[in-house]
Amino acid sequence: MKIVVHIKGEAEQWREALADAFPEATVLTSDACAEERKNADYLAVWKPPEHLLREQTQLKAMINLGAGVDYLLRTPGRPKEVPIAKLRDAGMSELMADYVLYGVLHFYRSFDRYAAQQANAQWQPHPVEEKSQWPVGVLGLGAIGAHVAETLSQAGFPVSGWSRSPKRIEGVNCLHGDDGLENILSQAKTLITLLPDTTETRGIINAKRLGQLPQGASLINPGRGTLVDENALLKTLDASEGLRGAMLDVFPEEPLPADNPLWRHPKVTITPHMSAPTPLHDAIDQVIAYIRDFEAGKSVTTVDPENGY
Ligand code: OXD
Repeated sequence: MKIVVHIKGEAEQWREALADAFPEATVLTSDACAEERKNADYLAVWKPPEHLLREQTQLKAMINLGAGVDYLLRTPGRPKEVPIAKLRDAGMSELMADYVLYGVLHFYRSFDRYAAQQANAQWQPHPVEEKSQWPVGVLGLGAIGAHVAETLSQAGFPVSGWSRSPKRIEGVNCLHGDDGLENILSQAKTLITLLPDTTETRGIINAKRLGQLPQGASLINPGRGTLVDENALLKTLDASEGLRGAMLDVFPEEPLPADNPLWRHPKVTITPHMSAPTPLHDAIDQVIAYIRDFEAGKSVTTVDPENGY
């Protein structure tokens, strides 16, 4: 069996862990020469280069070393018939829940206002509303979104969640369909976008939907940059009755170019796609389990390229 690993900055750690788990296998990083890399049985990859996919002839499966498969699905040269398994949670949901809870509290407890006040040496406490008066909307209830929604609900916020198909999550008002989305948008004081990047979700947070949010609402996007129409967001942030602020971790182009106006917008907090880095140990265990299951001919939950997740 041959496994080739591609993940920037971590490939050697992955190679060692997979070589320990499969002593009979040849495990290489994508830095190996082309002759050695070809004829792999499995690719374990995050943002692989096109040539790595094109040069394979006998792949049994690819394992995406992240939760979002958008990048892999749109890489030219992807062999369409090869199944893709992806990391499902693998410790990311806890990290994501921390990030989002921090973001919600940032607005709920007025840390955004205090940062602006500090710049002017202004001492001005703001009243704290009841949490019950701070509805939060979570768009996307996959493994990560569901955990985020539960965490916010346990923290005392009224949480509504939205997904493509109906879901049930303890303590979360789960909605779906166009009506469900409108309902969430009309109430959310903080909206969190955790949808995958698909043809249906691209630009879902557009001018119309931003306009449906209550005046002074806030947006947290740790999902995918393509979910939010950036020009519409900038306009809503600049409008006197528009959004109060946005916390953004993902962008259509990453790294976010230095001349992008979001960097310098006073109502925007930017983080560099760090909300939920894959914890190595959990992820390695999951990839080992996938390869064992594929090898044993067991049924494996794979990605549906049509749905994009
Ligand atoms: C992921 C990511 O999809 O980190 O896992 O963006």
